[in-house]
Amino acid sequence: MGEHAFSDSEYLSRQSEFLEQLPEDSLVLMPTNQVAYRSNDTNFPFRANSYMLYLCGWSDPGAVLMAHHDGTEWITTLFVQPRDTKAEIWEGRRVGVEGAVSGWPINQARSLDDLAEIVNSQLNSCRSVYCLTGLNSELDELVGGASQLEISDPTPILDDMRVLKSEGEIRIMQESADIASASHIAAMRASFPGIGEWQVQSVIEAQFTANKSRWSYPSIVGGGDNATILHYNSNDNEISDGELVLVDAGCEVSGYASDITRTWPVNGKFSDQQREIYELVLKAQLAGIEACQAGSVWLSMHRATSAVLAQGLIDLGILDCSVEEAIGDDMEFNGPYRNFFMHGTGHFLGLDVHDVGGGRQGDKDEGRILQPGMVLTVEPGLYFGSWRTDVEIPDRYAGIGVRIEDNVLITADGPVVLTSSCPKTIDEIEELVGNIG
Ligand SMILES: [Mn+2]
Repeated sequence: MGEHAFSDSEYLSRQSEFLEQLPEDSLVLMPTNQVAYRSNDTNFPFRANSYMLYLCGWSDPGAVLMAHHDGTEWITTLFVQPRDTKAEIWEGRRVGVEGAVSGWPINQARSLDDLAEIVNSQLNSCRSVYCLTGLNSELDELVGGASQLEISDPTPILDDMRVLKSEGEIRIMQESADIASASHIAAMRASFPGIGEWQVQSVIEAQFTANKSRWSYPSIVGGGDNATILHYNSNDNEISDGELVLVDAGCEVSGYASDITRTWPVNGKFSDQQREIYELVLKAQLAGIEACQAGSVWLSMHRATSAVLAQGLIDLGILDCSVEEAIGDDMEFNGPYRNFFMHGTGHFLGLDVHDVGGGRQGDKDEGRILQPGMVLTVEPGLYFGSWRTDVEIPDRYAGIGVRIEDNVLITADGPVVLTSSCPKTIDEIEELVGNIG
């Protein structure tokens, strides 16, 4: 059971902003996640659904938040696991129905044992249902049985709200960014030729745990060619003298993610080839951050990083064409530079590491207009996997993968880098790596 990340009034104002956009004859049903099994009777560590955390901060498994309008106002009801000493001896203490109603920003609480009876009676007196489906099979069956009702997805409304962070959310995200930043610094200091990827991972995640946090996604620690595999996370190879290591790791605080990538030479000295690629990615990343201006379209930052990377690939002799040809279509980015930069420039960040609110809705969309309060990542990269067979990899750069990722808050006065305490210039990195202080 978690502490409350926000004041009751912040949760209540989120609830009313959401509910006031719905017809009064509708029923809202927002379940959280269930416990997931890892092996036999061992569970994965539980993590609540982000919409549940957003609306009321309830962090225990299985709960359902319901809202209905009584003719005068919206009433929220939280269904929770009831107190049960025998179960609590094994699974941990429960807040229970009385604890939920007295301690959480909701109007009433009920036992999950009464879910079917109460939801069924509400379904009989409403005309439409806003339900988050796919998380709670009992709820899905109840709602599916009410075939006369129109079922709607509540997430577009909530996503529009979640994409704009409050001052309280930004404070928590800064804390999450600070912990992740300190973790990367610790991993740089601990690095040496021959270190295992798993050992770098353990330094990072020890910092998370020491700060009462945990990873927001499995840490990626790729040495040498492994840095060219975007979602590599087996982290089970040694990193040789002369190789770069790419670390993409972030933590969460009260559910809010940070997401940092840094790339450094394990021996503390960039080779000429590594330096050429690193400086190019860094130049692109700085251009991407500069493009994070309120009023710009989402795609601006990708256009900015793409222009720098394409020009750089030409200057280094890796591509032999114009910048326009290298990038390809201005919306689809299908030119040959994509062979070496094959992902997007960033994503929204929040309760989900790839947060809701989506950058672009398809190839023809320039994406949302950036607004103060949005938080996103800027993370261009270049990847020259020597193992690849789909494209010719220049010998000089074979085995190099570089990505640099920061977390950026949009403000009226320009971008604010929440992860600015994590070093990224070549001089700073060479000073830190292997420097156990
Ligand atoms: Mn990211």
